[in-house]
Amino acid sequence: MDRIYFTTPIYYVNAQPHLGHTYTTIIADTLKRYHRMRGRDVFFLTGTDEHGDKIAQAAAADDVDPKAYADRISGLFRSTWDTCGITYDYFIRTTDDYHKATVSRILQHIYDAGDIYFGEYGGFYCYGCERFFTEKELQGGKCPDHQTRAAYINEKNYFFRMSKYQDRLLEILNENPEFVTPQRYRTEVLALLREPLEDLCISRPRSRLQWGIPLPFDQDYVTYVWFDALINYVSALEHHGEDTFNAYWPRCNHIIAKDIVKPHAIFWPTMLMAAGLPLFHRLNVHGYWIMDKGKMSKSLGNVIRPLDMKERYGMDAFRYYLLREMVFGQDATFSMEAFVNRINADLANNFGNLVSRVLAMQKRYFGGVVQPMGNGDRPEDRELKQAFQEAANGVDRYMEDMHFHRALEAIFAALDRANQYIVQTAPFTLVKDPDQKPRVGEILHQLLESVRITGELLSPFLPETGAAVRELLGLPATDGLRAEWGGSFPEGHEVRPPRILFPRIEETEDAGE
Ligand code: ME8
Repeated sequence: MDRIYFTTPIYYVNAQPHLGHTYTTIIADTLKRYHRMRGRDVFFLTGTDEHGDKIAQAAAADDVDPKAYADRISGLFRSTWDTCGITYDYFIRTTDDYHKATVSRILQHIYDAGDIYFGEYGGFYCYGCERFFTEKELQGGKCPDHQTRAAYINEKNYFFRMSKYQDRLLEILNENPEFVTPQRYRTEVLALLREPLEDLCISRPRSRLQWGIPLPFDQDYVTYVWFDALINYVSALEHHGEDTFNAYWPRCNHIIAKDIVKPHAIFWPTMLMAAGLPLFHRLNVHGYWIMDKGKMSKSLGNVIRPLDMKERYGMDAFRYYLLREMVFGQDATFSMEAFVNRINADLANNFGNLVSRVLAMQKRYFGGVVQPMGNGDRPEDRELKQAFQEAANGVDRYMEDMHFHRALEAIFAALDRANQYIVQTAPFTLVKDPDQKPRVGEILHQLLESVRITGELLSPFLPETGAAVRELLGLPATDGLRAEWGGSFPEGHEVRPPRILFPRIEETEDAGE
């Protein structure tokens, strides 16, 4: 069976789940549901990153010990994903014992192989990113992401011979143009590799930082957060047994935003090479959500919380906006006004209205009982069928490249066609002529089929809607996709009366305030 492994970043526990985390996690969830519907065996990993300076500082500010603090925020991430219906297979915490054991084992392996050495280094460090920056990367001495001044740190530490693997990494990027995707991020990585790579400082003296995994070969030091964090992708699978690791690891698709490209595209593959492990399959990088009032960050206080959005508008509306609005790889602006317009136009007016109208006519004209479909050879019938076949093909094509917005566009193009079909065939007029009643039955059957396929195609993106459509159509829940046209309703099958799937949103207030 085809296997595939999706990972999100493991999120730092110094912040509560916000829009950015939710976006990446929703993408992974959509991919899991989509591939599972296509009969593939998917493993989806998420979790929390719990060691390091900033967690220790956040815990101190809260006056609790770091583990208690991490337990609380990690629990919050997990319960948020549970409430949002995210179908992760495993939730990893870097404070889990098996993870710490894997990190130690890999460190020891690399140390024994001679790729970790002791030395002294001074450089500019951003605590927000938990990494050193070259002077070129800084903007006026500040971290370009956090806009905070990088601190100069000089101390004795352990270093990973990352430079040794630079040429091999470059070869891999050249041999495999999709190793980092979309292209713009591959180009960014290639630009970083044009300069000689420095070796990576992988430790912190315990005298300065207690909250980390001790180095197996020197207990006076703890390992550096990225060395600890990146290994989660391997330790989580290993924790499920060697077979699980061997089955999924070669099919590993990492999903991250552009903020952590360097650790994932440079530190991580070179670490894997040094550890003697195969490389991941692909690094998929998305852009940043920007609030319409500026960059989204908790320090700016304009944070969109997933649970608030779910509570107010429903999870599917939130998912739809995020997946439809952002072009994978590019930045997107989050605006409540655009959110309201998008939901009202696409979900309430276009899709919701179609479902209501079709079910209402089915009820009024035939007591809800589905009529024969006819042979479907009229041009308008053929066009309708073709529109949904194109939508199904479009979804498959666009999902290959994570073009979620295009996949949704393809589905909505077919819905536009269905709405035109109602206008064109005018069943509400035809029904007045008793001789035309069988034709009205055929038209409605084809519209019900349109609604069914839409529900199925939408269900990885909007799982609650997919389930609601099946329920309205009186069809049992299913895991697989049936995109073929016709043969879905047995003779005498009865569909339910309409109900509103997506209420129109009348307000335009800013949910971020
Ligand atoms: O970097 N737009 O954790 P983190 C889109 N622990 N996505 C965003 C976003 C935004 N404005 N803000 C955050 C870490 N994200 C490390 C990762 S992995 C081995 C260790 C999402 O809590 C996006 O996925 O800062 C980004 O890469 C991630 O949150 C950073 O999460």
